[in-house]
Amino acid sequence: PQANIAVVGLAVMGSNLARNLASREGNTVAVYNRTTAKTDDLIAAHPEAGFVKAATMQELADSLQRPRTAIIMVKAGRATDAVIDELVSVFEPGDIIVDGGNALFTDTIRREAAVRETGIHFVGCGISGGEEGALNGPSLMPGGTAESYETLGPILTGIAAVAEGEPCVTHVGTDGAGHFVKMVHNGIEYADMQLIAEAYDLIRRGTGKSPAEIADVFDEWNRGELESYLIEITAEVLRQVDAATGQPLVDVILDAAGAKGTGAWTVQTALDLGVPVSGIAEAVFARSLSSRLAQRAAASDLPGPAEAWQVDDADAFIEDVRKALFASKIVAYSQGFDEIVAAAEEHGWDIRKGEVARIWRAGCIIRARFLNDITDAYAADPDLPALILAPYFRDAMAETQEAWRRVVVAAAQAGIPSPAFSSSLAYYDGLRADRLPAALVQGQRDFFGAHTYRRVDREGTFHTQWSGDRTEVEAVDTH
Ligand code: NBP
Repeated sequence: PQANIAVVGLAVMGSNLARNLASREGNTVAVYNRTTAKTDDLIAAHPEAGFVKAATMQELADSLQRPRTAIIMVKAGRATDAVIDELVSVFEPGDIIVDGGNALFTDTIRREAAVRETGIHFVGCGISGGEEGALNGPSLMPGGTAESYETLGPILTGIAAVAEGEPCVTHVGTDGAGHFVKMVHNGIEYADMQLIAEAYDLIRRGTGKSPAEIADVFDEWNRGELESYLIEITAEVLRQVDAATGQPLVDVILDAAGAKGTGAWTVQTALDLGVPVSGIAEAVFARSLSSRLAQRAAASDLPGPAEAWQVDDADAFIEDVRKALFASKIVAYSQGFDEIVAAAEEHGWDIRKGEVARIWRAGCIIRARFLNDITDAYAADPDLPALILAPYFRDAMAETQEAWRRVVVAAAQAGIPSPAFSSSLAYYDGLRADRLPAALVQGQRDFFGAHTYRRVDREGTFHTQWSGDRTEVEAVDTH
């Protein structure tokens, strides 16, 4: 056998990953695709890669040194299950099957348990960075056993993106941990994109600046603490002029945002875990709202603010928006990491949060200077109760929160939707609140459902006899 690694599924992601693998010293890459013509096309187009062709799964297995290692890059869902079954039938105990697709982490947990029965390792590996990342260096989030990582780690390290000399890959945790972390990455990506979009909208409507002028603002921001891939590409999109109409492209793109579901997964999972990821949720819902075109058209004559809005000092307002964006972004990441912590507890994953931030610094969509600060925060204190409570982020909040409030007030008064800015601010104020009206909610729950409550001044669980004489009794806690 000549090959040390195989790629199964040669659409755009698989082809690029196979080429990336082949370009690294020491790798010989076997390639397989259900439709063999695609395998032939790839091999013909890239003779320099020295691919080993596998026309069947058996040929694939025969071409691989042990432990055999194959990375699956097929359409997530049933195709993945079909390919796993085929690989299991030709692989042997100790071999390694990696799923690099966008699998739901619960599917990965199920698949890992089933494949483990055969003695074969199954690794769900989150891969971020799209086509470009797959070819030139993605951020890689493998789960699975520590044993499988001994073989897989060096191979993945060779192809990963590099940030400040360090490859963006780590063994995230067992079974579905890698795909889970990839999912949260995508959720944070939704929030980051929505926050940037809100910032653009507020600046445009508040100052009257053109998209190209706002691109200059984003370029400026990209030289400071907001420096990130998403800010960078936002400026490029805003500067683009539509060839057909001569209008800014952003003005001719239909304002209905699509989604492929990973943001929704992040929120659904957070609901199950009881973790408030409100910034991420608002970003997902903002896309849903935008796409309800018929409803929006029917609602377009609902009343809004009576007076037109114009900010007095454009530069001061833009600086406020920058601060609001930074503060909201910190909230989104803090919430995302809370979800990771909760899932790690639930599933018994030993996830090192600083490592997660470290491997997101290059290769992936949310890569940003800011991730260095998150890495540093968790290095200084791995048990931070929340990311936002790290000294650096506390200071950032002190510097930004007043500007953030001004922006949210202005948006509300002007009738400009800023769901991610405002819900993040509400979260921030909820988190730091001395007392929350949750006390009243508990009272209401006790009234109609005898759900009981605890007291601030005594241990125990209590119930007020609402339908009787309204005296309080000590209750047996049924929860
Ligand atoms: P697609 O998601 O479009 O899948 C196409 C591949 O799946 C082809 O190789 C196809 O083989 C194969 N396939 C299908 Br469909 N059903 C199959 C079956 N029953 N048995 C065997 N093979 C089957 O490819 P992609 O866009 O390259 O994405 C691959 C994975 O990477 C997906 O899970 C995706 O979510 C994930 N991902 C994509 C991106 C991105 O930016 N596109 C980023 C990160 C992750 P055929 O040629 O014979 O039809």
